[in-house]
Amino acid sequence: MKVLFSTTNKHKIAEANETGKIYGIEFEQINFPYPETRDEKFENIACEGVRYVYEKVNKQVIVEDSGIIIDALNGFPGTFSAYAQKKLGNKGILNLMRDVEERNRTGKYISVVAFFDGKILKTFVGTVDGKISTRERGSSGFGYDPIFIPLGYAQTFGENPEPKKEISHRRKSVEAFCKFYVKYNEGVK
Ligand code: ITT
Repeated sequence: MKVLFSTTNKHKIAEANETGKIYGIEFEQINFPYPETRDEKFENIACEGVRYVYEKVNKQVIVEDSGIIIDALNGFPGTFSAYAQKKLGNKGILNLMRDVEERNRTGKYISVVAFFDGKILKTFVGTVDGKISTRERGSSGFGYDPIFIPLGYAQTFGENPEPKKEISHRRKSVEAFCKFYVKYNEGVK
C-alpha cells in the first residue's frame, strides 16, 4: 500500500517508512508546502495543512507537523520549531537555556500526523519525553536530535538515532496512523 506524504523534510519520510514497512505501507514523498498558520496547536496546523494539500492533489494524503516543547522556555519553540531551528539553531537554543539547571531541562518531541481523503479527517499524535543536553552531542538525525536525550537513555538522538525507530514521537504517530489505515483500506476494498 502506498500513501502520499506531503513534506519538504526527507528525514520524516525515512523515519515514517521504518514504521510503515512493519505494516506493509510505503510512504511516498510529495512536496506541496502548505502555509503554516500561527497556532500553538500542532493538530490545527496539521489539519489545515492536509486540507490544503488535498485540494492541490485531489488524492488521499497525509502531512505531519512536529516539534520540540521545552519546559524551561514555557513550551517554546513548539509549533515554531522549524523556524527556531533555522534562526537560532541548537546553539541558540542552548544559549537561551544556559542558566537552566539539569533537573529543569525537561522537554518533549511531539508529532501529529493528519490524514484526509476528502471526507474523513483524522489526526494521530505521538510524543517522547526527554531532556535537553547542555551541549550538542552527535550529528546523526536532524533538527534538535543533537541536544535531545530521550528519557531512560544517556545519549542524545544525535549520538545514537537507533532508539528513534522504537520510541520516537514519529514512531508513535505513524504507527497509530498505520493501524488505522490498514483497517480503513480493508473497508474501502
Ligand atoms: P514539513 O513542514 O515540510 O513537513 P519541516 O521540517 O518544516 O517539514 P515542521 O514544520 O513539522 O517540518 O517542523 C518540525 C521541526 O521540528 C523540524 O524542522 C525540526 O527542526 C524539528 N523536529 C521535528 N521532528 C524532529 C525529530 O525527529 N528530530 C529532530 N528535530 C525534529
